[in-house]
Amino acid sequence: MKIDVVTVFPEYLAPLDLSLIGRARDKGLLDLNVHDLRRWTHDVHHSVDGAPAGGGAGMVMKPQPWGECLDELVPGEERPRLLVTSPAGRPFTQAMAHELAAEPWLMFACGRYEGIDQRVVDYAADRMEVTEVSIGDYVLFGGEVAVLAIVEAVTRLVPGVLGNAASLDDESHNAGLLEAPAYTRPAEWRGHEVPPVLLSGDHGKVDRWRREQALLRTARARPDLLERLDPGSLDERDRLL
Ligand code: 6GU
Repeated sequence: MKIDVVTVFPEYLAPLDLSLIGRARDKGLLDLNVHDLRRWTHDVHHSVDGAPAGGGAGMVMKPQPWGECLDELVPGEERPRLLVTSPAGRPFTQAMAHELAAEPWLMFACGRYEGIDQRVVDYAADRMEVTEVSIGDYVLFGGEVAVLAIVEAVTRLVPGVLGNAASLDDESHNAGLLEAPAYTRPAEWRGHEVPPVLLSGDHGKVDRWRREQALLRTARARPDLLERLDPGSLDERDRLL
């Protein structure tokens, strides 16, 4: 998978060199490049923003550097899926992560200030699939942290990136629910015990216990998820809870 990230703060994306994402890049599974938007400015101040049309607080990213950036990074017939970060975007979810993991080429445009001139989005949308995306209902200074989150969620779904594919299997098994709590040794720690069922060796019982915990946790922390659950994914024993 090819990923391009365009930002005015390339250093903010340094964590993409680390850990599992860094290893996926080393393994050649991921061709990830971070670009400084100021490369496509021509004035001495490398300015990327201007006052909002119509007035108001803050600054808006001007279209010229973005236009030239797209011209250079997307020169041919092949088109990326363009993701423009914005608190006004579509909510990023695990379902969208799966959708994006199937794309051969993703390009992220990190919005800063009060956002990017909307004509950049409209212009790009005539040439490629464009999605404005948000990672939640709160406001960040810019899209860089959102891109870190999205790239991590997407790339771990790319075949070969995650060492143990079984952990992905476990997740889809629990689709739409929060995970059951996890424990490791020792069996007792500071007066707190590992639930005995997890030490019983009975895999059927363990699965059933985890399923119940997942349902209880979801009911307590995220009742909205339970309401959106496909009723077909609940069995008779789930319904008795
Ligand atoms: Cl994608 N960008 C900004 N600036 N703030 C956000 C966001 C994105 N998602 C949630 N808040």
